[in-house]
This record gives sequence, C-alpha cells and structure tokens, in this order.
Amino acid sequence: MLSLSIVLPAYNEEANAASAVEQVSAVAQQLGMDYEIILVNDGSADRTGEIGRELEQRIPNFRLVEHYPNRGYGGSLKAGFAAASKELIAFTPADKQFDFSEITLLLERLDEADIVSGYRADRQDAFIRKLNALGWNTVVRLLFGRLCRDIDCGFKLFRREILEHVNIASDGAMIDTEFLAGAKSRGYRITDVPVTHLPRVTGEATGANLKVIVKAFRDLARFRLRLSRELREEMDNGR
Ligand SMILES: Nc1nc2c(ncn2[C@@H]2O[C@H](COP(=O)(O)OP(=O)(O)O)[C@@H](O)[C@H]2O)c(=O)[nH]1
Ligand SMILES: [Mg+2]
Repeated sequence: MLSLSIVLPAYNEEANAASAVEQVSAVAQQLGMDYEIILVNDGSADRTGEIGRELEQRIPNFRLVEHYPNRGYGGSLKAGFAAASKELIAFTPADKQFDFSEITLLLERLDEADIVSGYRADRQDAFIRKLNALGWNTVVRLLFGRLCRDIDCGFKLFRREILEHVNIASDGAMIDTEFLAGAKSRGYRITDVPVTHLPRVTGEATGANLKVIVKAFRDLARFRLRLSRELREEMDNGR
C-alpha cells in the first residue's frame, strides 16, 4: 500500500479549516495507509493559523505549514508539496467544496495513471465561473492537447516523484495547467473521475476576480514558450 500526503491550501478559512481537517482526518484513518495531513496557511488575515496550531494538538499525523505574506493558490499548493514526505500527494481545498471520502475513487484509478484528477460533473459555482472555465479549458486544449476534463479541479491525486521532473513556476491559478501539461509532456499518464462538488457555504471564493484571470492568461502564454524551450533542452541533453 502506497503512503499518502494530503495537502489543504487555506486562505482566510477560519470558518472552515477545523471541520475540513477533521473530515479529512476521519477519512484518512479508514484508508489503512501511512498518511500525513498538511494544512497550508497562505498568509491568512483571520484565525486560520491559530486554528491550525490548535489542530496540531489533537489531530494525528497533522502538520500546519504557514507563510506570510499570501502567495496565492499556486504558491500555497507548492508549499504543501514541498513539505510532503509520502509517495502519493492528494490535495483538496480547506473550504470543503469536495467530499474527501471520494479519495477512494481517485486511488482506484492509480493502476492506470500517475495523476488522477477529479472533475466537477455538477459544478456548484456561479455561471460566470463555469463560463470562464469553459474558455480556459478550451484555450489550454488548443495549446497543450487534451490534459483532463476539468483542469482546475481542486481535488487531485498524483505520484510525488513527478515533482522531480516538472518544475512549476506559477504561484497563481495557472498551477494546475503547468503541472498537468508539464507531466504529460514527460510521458506521465493522466486520468479523471467525476466527483461531487459542494457549494462554498462560508468564507469568500476569490478564484474568479479579473486580475487573477488576466494574470493566468498572461502566464499561460509564457508557460507555452517555456515548456517548449525546456523540452528542447531536455532533448538536447538526451534526457
Ligand atoms: N483564492 C485563493 N484561494 C487560496 C489562496 N491561497 C490558498 N487558497 C485556498 O485555495 C482553495 C481554493 O480557493 P477558492 O477561492 O475557493 O477557489 P475556487 O473554489 O476555485 O473558487 C481554498 O481552500 C482557499 O482557501 C489564495 O491566495 N487565493
Ligand atoms: Mg472554493
């Protein structure tokens, strides 16, 4: 049985963090795997850090990683990945928009893939977010071919070794695209499974503001160029 690191990025999640970690912990204890849970406090202005330190007193195999100032969704995930020590890494947001017990659906697919992404068959976000996602997934597919159905789904599982071969520069919303495209172009297999998506009940989603979107598209163009250059260099060095 492979071992598992579970990363939860958190930005101003004082209303969700404790119950999110308790839910993940309850599921992880049933998996029969060697596991660790890592909550990443991404420069929150609220009590997320304090709550994380309190959780360290009572949640088994739990660790808080925190940094200031806020780095962004990608930056928080990368901090969690860097702290992870197990063979597999799963990530799920601290706002409880996924049912972590469905991790078993992702684990089941590891025999056919190196990265298993959830996809939000029934996405519980505003219409504008769905429209943005459609546009984003279409542009990414044009630039990198098919990666998976729902590129930015925040519930994924992958083999940690991939991080040794794929360098992720973005600290923003581009992280999933960089990771998936970088992994696919190095021959790693990607698959996806439908997962339940829950509405955000408390706290504020900031994933859709215009600044984030414009930055992501600019980063996308830069990444396309960088990936081609990296692959050429790897070819030249016979890797
Ligand atoms: N938006 C945002 N979320 C962050 C950041 N750092 C960590 N997160 C966490 O990343 C997860 C996803 O963010 P969210 O805004 O809910 O994005 P959405 O669900 O795609 O709308 C949440 O658990 C956030 O707390 C950040 O700088 N910005
Ligand atoms: Mg969310």
